Amino acid sequence: IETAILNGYADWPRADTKGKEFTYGTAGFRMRADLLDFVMYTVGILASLRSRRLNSNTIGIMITASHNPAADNGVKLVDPMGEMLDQDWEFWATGLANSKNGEELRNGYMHAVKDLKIEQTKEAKVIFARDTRPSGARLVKALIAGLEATGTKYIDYGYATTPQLHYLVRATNTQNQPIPYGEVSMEGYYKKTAEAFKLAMKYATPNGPVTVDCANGVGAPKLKELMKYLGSDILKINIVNDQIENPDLLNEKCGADFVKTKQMAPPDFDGKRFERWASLDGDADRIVYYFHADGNIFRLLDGDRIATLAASFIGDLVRKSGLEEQIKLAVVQTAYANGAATKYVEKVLNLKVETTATGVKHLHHVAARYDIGVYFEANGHGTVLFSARALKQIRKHEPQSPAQLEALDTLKALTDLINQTVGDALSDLLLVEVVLAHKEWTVKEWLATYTDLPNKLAKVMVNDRSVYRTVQGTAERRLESPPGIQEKIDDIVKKYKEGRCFVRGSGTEEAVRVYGEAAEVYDVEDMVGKVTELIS
Ligand code: 16G
Ligand code: ZN
Repeated sequence: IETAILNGYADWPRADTKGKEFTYGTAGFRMRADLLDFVMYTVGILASLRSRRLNSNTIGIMITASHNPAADNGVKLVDPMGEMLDQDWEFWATGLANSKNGEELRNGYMHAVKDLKIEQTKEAKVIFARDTRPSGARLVKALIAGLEATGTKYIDYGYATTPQLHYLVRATNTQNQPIPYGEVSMEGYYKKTAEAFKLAMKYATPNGPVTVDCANGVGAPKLKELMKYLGSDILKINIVNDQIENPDLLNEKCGADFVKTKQMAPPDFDGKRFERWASLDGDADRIVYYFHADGNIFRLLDGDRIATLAASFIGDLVRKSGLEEQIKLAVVQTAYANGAATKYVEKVLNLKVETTATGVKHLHHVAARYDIGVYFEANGHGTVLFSARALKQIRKHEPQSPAQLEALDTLKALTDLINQTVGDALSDLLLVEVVLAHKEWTVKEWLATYTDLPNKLAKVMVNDRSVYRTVQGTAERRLESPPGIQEKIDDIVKKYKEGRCFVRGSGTEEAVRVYGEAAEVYDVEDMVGKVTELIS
């Protein structure tokens, strides 16, 4: 293997990154696609180590740059149960990817084998997939070179959404267990999702159509495929922005990230008042809803809204099933969640709220500690996790009345509908549709549950974001460095009614983000302006 790794380097040499190191961040490796070939080669090697370390369980590799422009690409590893790569292994990922030449790569590999006590004779197994970016085809070749150099067995699933790949990983590794996650195929994903949706809709009144903007990405063909299994009698879905054959259009003035950051609908939006629209991102792991209210006022229903909607509905189902004593629910957010959403969950829904650092892995981890953990980032990434204990309670519970039976049936269906591995825009879309149909709500009633506090997210470009460090255990809401700055922020913020403001270094770009909210719009502007000045 060592020799094969060294020899393979000739075909996939490290690109000149002008001294810049590769980092395995919250979203894996992500950068301009033309710099990624060598990184892909090392990711193949890393995946072999990970699989061998974990008793030949299958490891997933997803090639995508999500909502980034088409010229970028990226790659991330998926652990056996469909979770993100164990954080401790980011060290090895970064180490191998930053090898300066073939010898360094080989030595890095040998070092890992020794340190991690890898048995190289064990089988190594990998599955992978990619989004619609044209560079993906070339990057797959680099990846395969890494897999073949290490004698790794692999299956190429072609195009998939990120959550579909996560599904396939978990299905693969649980296929011989008492309760497999699902059939090991793309068809298995559609069947499981569609069947669960139909069951969840059994007692609901179908609602009007929903229009889905697929960001001209992989979500478009995959949603169309899913629709064949769903049929159109319970839910009518219109698709827009499905032009995957023109890569320049990917995420271009459309998609979940565009809608959330610009706070506006894509230019081709033609929804009538109160008609539901939703946008996916480029790899379909994020979703936001929106509509036009009276006077063509744009209204966004973001991740906070999906979390509150899901938590309220699932909380009701648990109560109506008679499982209130056995099953406890919590909602997990980041500091970017609107204060009004947090208050609504705590005061109206009477549920516990946990706040974590930004990034899916943090939220997922905390949500997994609860019987049922609802987690969403405001940007639309999230899911609902059912613990093994909760699933058992739900399965063995004997309903005492027709009403209990109805609630229990719907709750069971949701445990299959909602992707348990990672936030999944397609299953989240269906979840929202189920809840709205059951509640007989339009977007108007959904929006009316609470009123968002006026808020603003600003970005300050800096030379070194690493000096902005937050205090451990504060979910990034307080700075410990640069020294003295938090006190100054506190002095500014205390002057505003319901003022809240925090500063953190971005994990994805060379910038510092300033988020603020307050009771009045002009106060937010004033407050965020002053804090921004302080750090510029
Ligand atoms: C990454 C995260 C996303 C987070 C964003 C924050 C994953 C898969 N993705 O894209 O969850 O919201 O970073 O970006 O974890 P920031 O650190 O630049 O604010
Ligand atoms: Zn994404």
